[in-house]
Amino acid sequence: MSRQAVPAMFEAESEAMPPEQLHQLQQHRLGGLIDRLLAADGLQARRLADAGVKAGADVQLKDLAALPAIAKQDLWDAYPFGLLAVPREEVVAVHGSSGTGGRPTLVAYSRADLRLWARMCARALAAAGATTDSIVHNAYGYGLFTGGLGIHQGAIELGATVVPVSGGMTPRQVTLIGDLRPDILTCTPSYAVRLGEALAEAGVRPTMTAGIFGAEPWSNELRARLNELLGLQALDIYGLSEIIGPGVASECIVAADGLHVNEDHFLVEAVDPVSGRPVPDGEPGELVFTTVTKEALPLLRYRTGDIASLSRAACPCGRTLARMSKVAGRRDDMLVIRGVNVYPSEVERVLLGHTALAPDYLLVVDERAPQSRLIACCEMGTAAPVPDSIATELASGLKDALGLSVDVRLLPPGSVPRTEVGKAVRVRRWPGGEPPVPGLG
Ligand code: DLL
Repeated sequence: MSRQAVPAMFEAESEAMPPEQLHQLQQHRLGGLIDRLLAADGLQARRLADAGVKAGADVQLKDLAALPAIAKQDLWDAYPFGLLAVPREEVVAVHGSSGTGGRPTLVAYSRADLRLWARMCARALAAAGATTDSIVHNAYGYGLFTGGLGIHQGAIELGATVVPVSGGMTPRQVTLIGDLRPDILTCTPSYAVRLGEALAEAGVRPTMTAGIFGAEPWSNELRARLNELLGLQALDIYGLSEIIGPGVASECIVAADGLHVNEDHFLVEAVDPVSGRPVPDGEPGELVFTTVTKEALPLLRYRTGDIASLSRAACPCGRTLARMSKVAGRRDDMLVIRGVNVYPSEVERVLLGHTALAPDYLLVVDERAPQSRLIACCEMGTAAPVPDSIATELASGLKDALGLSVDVRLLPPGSVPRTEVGKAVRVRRWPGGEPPVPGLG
């Protein structure tokens, strides 16, 4: 199939809006949100009243950072429907995430919210080069998780053909890819690795030109691996149930360098995770989103816990929307090993930079002694023999890059557990007893 160099945007009038016009639109919509929250008279209205805000007209966009924030704990406290800004009967769907510790976060959508979500996902698909001709192999899980149904509705909104295969049952996915020849693959990056391995084992040549991978942190080194393994351009998509699901921000195939935030609907800030004060563009901070157009569960300044930086540099694709960097990780996923703070994705960068290794790995926090240590379980690739010296090389690479001593173990192909359904588990704790990976000893 022939492709334009710069694929058409789904909503060019919004995605490439002149910055001044975007600013005015955001100001107008923020005022409207404040009025709706005040009218709903719930937790967020009380916090606004405490901050002295009586009407949307009182609030300037430039003062956003001074407005009260909301956090996951507030959603849990209000579970299941305590934060609704519309009557319960206007809710047409709920979604959520299982979250860490099995505590569900439940979110609600009105009919208009579902339409908005479909449009945001259609933007992401179009940014990856999808058109009405496209076949989208959607291997995000369907159900309460927003990945499957979000992308599904986006593909339909765009007018592409969606294959709602969901996660798991990999042999069936391989057959469908061989038979239907999709040009777009959507799934988690860890499942994309699994699929790539399975396609290679089955001798099925992948047909995809772009992959839209998200829902978990992944590095540019994994991007390079996926590009090669699947013969496509791997792109990042970010989102969270609380804000809408996938489609909050996504990369374009033109630059594949940072995710365009749909800031005509989701205002974005990056703040210091401890002080809550804004950090300058280019510096990592905690992402904070404000949903200015959502109806059922509008959130003012939602603290995501996700760490990334923002950039307002021009993009060759023509979108004027701000870009966020890849997410380093969640604030609470940061490992502290002997006083060194490290995100699993930073370790991934070093490990997967070594092309002799397979793109599968697991980090084990060995907590059997009072001073915990990090064991990186890597798999040898199948292409060429892997010299034992690689373990020493990687350990010194990790020491240089992160200042952390890591015990690197090279394991035979297939030793690290694969993720078939749901988000990848990249870190396992080992408090004692059997090791999380056989043979660690
Ligand atoms: O993971 C929504 C989604 C589905 C995004 C499919 C992209 C693709 P939740 O289950 O609520 O929603 O989890 C949200 O996942 O706060 C981040 O910590 C993490 N996350 C999502 N996308 C990315 C990404 C979906 N591209 C949480 N990179 C968020 C890193 C991501 N982390």
